[in-house]
Amino acid sequence: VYPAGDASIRLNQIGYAPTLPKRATVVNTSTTPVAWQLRNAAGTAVASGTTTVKGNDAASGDYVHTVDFSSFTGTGEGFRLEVAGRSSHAFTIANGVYNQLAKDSLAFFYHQRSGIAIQAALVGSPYARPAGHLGISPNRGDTDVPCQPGVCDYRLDARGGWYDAGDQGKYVVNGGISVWQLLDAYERSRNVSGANRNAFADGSQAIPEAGNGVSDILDEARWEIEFLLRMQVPVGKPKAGMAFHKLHDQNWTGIPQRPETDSQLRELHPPSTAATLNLAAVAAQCARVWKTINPTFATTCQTAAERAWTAARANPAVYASGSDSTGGGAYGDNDVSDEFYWAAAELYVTTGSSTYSSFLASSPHNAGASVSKNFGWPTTAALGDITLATVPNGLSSSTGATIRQRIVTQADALLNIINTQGYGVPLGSAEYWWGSSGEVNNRATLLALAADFTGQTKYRDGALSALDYLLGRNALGNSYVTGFGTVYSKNQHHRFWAHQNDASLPNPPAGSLAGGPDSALEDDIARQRLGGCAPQKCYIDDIGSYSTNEVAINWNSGLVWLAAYAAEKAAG
Ligand code: 9MR
Repeated sequence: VYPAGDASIRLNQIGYAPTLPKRATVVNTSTTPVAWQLRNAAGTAVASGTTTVKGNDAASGDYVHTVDFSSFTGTGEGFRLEVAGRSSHAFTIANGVYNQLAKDSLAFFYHQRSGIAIQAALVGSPYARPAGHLGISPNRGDTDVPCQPGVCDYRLDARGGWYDAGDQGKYVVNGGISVWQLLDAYERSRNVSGANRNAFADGSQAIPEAGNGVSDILDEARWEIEFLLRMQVPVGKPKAGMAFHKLHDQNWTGIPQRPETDSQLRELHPPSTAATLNLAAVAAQCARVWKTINPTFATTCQTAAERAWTAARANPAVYASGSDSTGGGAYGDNDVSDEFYWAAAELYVTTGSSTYSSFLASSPHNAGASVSKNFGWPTTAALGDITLATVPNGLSSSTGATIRQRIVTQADALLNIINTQGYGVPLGSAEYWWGSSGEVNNRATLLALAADFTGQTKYRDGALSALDYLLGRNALGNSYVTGFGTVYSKNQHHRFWAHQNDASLPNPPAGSLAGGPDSALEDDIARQRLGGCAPQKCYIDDIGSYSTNEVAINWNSGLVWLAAYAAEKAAG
């Protein structure tokens, strides 16, 4: 409804909450501060001040100033920030400013479901499609899937779950972290007081299970958990209790490719210790979350978790190859000490058994070590820490305090990074790698938790600064979330939301997060179009650029967590 503003003023394009920080970055070559005004929709100046000269920003190559208009606590729509005679995009200031983002980032998962029709009544007709991969021709999966030759001599019903990303593979390690982040957001929401305590209540989302009496975020997570459980090697088979690493097409399909018309053979790839431990961790988390909601399902999860743990201990070094990437992603990982730590933490919190606390104490990731600021699908020790630090358990209070403190220590390092960046992002200029948007989310989670543990608002503000970056306060002035802001990504790499290549198909739905800048230029479009880019500018909204512009469940799950956090804080 509002015309676009000047691209030199980069801010959170959806807007800010009245009582939270409001910061922007402006490209301006002046070496001295310049004046700014905040104008309401009627054009009246409601706040003013001068910029802070930040200077050369290595990540972007831009010469920038920052603007802090936090002191304005009014509300409304159609605000614009004016600097040096230029006026920004219009934005909102309101307590509910992030509510729709939390909702739509979670809706992404329903859209990604395999093995179920996506209903027009729930998502609108452009996004509706028949069920994919239920063994109905021309599909050849996923109800009766063979292994790759030599891997097993039986077939598995591995229907359901979510498609990973723009491809239609299903990978246990990436499903694991994604489910965990949704369930962690749920567990956290139970401890929140005030308006957002029931942010994910039953009936809050447009999903088939709405109205069943169970929180919708749990319903969504369960769709994937049921798939993960199906990936466990059956009793009586070799490597029983382990999990197959992944299931995907024999060869890469092109774009577009509707799920229900995929004719490739689908195959199970060998079990791995990493996948087995992801199953153990998430199934243990499932067992405690559903304990009173659905005791039968909780027991199923706990049994699977314990079987997986035992199988991983018996097969501790079965690694998925990093080069197994024909027809699907590799998700290879040769260090599973962190997956062991995470699984032991989840099992300990759920069962209280000393088997797991002893294991934790002797792990290289034990309370005496530091926690990595990079957590993600290959790096999961922080997930164990977060659970140990936030869910009541039997560890001594001093061990709990040590674990919380190391998250705070890492949050301090992230604040230092934010303060050196022209755009307030918790990424150093050498840290724009594949899935950088997901990295930003996950680092923001550590900051948010440090705020919870210490009560210090500087950490909360760091987490919100990360969200500002994703929503437009960045060197490209682009919101990486479809449908949010004035200028946003809409041609993400996806086989069904492939409007750029086929006008009969839709663009990605609102709430889809693009992977973001990747300075390694890992696809042909990026290499052809982005040569010489400053790290934060190594991004292109083109469907062919899978290394900068794909969507993925593990990136959107982090966005759900962060958006829910921001919505909670914005509610006041
Ligand atoms: O997110 C993954 C990233 O960390 C890796 O560097 C990259 C290359 O191996 O793969 C990413 O995951 C992709 C997966 O392999 C296949 N489905 C799409 C995923 C997102 O691009």
